[in-house]
Amino acid sequence: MTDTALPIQDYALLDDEECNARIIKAKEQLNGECIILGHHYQRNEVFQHADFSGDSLKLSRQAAQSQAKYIVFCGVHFMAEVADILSRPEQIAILPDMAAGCSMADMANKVKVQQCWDELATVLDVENAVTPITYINSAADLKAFCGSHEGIVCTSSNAEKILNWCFERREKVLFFPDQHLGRNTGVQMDIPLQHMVTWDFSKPMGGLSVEQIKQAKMILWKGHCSVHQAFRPEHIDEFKAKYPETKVISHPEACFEVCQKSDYIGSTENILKIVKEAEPDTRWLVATELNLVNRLHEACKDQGKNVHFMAPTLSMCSTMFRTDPQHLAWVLENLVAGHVVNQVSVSQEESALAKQALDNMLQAS
Ligand code: CIZ
Ligand code: SF4
Repeated sequence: MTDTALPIQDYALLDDEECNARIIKAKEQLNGECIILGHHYQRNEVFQHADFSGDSLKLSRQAAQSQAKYIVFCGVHFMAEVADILSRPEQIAILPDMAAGCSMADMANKVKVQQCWDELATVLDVENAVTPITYINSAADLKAFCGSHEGIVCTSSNAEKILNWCFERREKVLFFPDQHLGRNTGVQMDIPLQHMVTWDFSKPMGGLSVEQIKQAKMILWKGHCSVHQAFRPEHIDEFKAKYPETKVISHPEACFEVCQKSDYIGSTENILKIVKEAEPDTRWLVATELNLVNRLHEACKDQGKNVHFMAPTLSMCSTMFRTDPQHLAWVLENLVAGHVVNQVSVSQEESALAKQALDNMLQAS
């Protein structure tokens, strides 16, 4: 045990190979006290060290079931928060780089959502007419907001089931922060586009008329993912002009026009499953994060499958990319030295409310 935590500055200039060796050694020394979770969007240099890989929900469930004292989440901040909320009180969630946020999650915040709720209350009996539903890509205080209004969380794997749960209870939903997941799922459920309105949080009353709000079934927060908005319908047209046999699969965070032109729409887990289980010698155009697509291509190429990234310019999620081998080595060696650095901890009160919304989801899906 060292007296003080080892500083990150000592790691910044280490090369990846050295970090790699130090990560492996630290894991051995921690001897099962720590599990490393790797989200599908992590780069290979980090992903290779994960004990479990998956989407945010699968990983948090894994964390809660494990006996490990330390949960090192190689992903982004909201994921480590969910791990903290769903794990036992004595378990500690760690995010290797605290700057690993999610630009989509940042598009909604508690003050703006509360303002929206209050404005809706001027035209609707909001507590009886509207269920708030937050995509898991959101801060813990927004999950707590949902928990305190009999609302719920959803992921891209279960959005349809969760929306059905909502509509069994109340006539409308307020869906945040991702308009695209909301709209694409609503369309799959045959909800007409005119019954889905977009709440522009920079305008009074979301930029909507009283009539539009009264008629809406889904009120969609005007947020998006900067990575998934790079995919455009013309990318599909151009690719298919060259390779007409291509199957297209898109994440529901991609825009409506892209999802409409796709053969399949799926969460990260579903994209992996569909492409891996597809016939050999098939060609796939995939609209989701680059690291996942590259790994999927490597995993499937022996079956003669070709898996391509949809956008012409290669872009990865820059915040997922923040977790590098240097930060991973730093947090692990600190644990070996008896120091917890970068713990993500949600306050008890917020955690209890957020857990209600997460539990609603777990029961409903
Ligand atoms: O929930 C997740 O892990 C995310 C961000 C996407 C997905 O589709 O799995
Ligand atoms: Fe957030 Fe988009 Fe990155 Fe996912 S890909 S973590 S939604 S910014």
